Amino acid sequence: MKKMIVAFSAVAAVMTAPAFADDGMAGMSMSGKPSAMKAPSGAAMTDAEVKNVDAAAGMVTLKHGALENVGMPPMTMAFKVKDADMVKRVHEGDRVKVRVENVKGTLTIVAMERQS
Ligand SMILES: [Cu+2]
Repeated sequence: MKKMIVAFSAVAAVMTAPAFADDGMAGMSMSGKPSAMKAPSGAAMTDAEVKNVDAAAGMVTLKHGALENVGMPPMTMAFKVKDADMVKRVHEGDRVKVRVENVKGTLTIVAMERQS
């Protein structure tokens, strides 16, 4: 009886291995550090220019292009940043790509990458 259980376990392991591999790949692309600045895959980034950085308030003023996911036309406005660290990585005049999302009713920069 014990041999049977071992045999079944081995078969189960072989059969589920490919599924685990797929899940592992998907999990990797979605995870990463909470403070990662990369947007989730598929999230469109919008070109913007940094007009002002208020590190104390965690706000960045951007002259941004159209933000289709939140239905906003191009304009200059201040945004809250998701992570306080994000304000330290950009400076007035920087060209960036941003992902803005409505986080609990507040338009928030959830990803910001400097353009070189
Ligand atoms: Cu705007």
